[in-house]
Amino acid sequence: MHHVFIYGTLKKGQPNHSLINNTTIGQAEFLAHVRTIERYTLMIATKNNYPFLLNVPGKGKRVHGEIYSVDQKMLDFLDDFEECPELYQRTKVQLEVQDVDGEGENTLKPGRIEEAFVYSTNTYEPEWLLKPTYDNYDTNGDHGLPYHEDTSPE
Ligand code: PCA
Repeated sequence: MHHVFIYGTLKKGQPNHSLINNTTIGQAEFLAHVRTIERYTLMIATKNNYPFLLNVPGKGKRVHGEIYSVDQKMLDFLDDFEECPELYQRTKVQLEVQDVDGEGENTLKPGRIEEAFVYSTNTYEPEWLLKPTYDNYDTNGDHGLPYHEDTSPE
């Protein structure tokens, strides 16, 4: 099994979360709410308003999200879904466990440091660095940039 940090549209309550719970794709188990140890630039870009985590040294915020344990099938699916490595790259991130929500039986305890995969990107446009940054992504936040998939042909 693999640990994956989810900070964007795959989180609970966000538009792609049902994919994580789709057992015809693969297995995924929620482990805990977490936040990154380091600061990252979490911003919204592209015409589809995708959230991106950028590693810009010395900038950004400690980003909140969820850690899941996923099987190889789900990881392969997520690589495909996130257009990895063209759009996002799967890298590793250090996380601090916040709370486990009483769900699942797992060994993660608040305060523990965990490492997980994350879909971040290092192939961004310079002007992305001028955009607002967030510590907790919500498609319906007051930024007014809801996530949407392409609806019209290119
Ligand atoms: N999906 C992944 C990366 C960004 C996105 O929208 C996630 O939720 O973590």
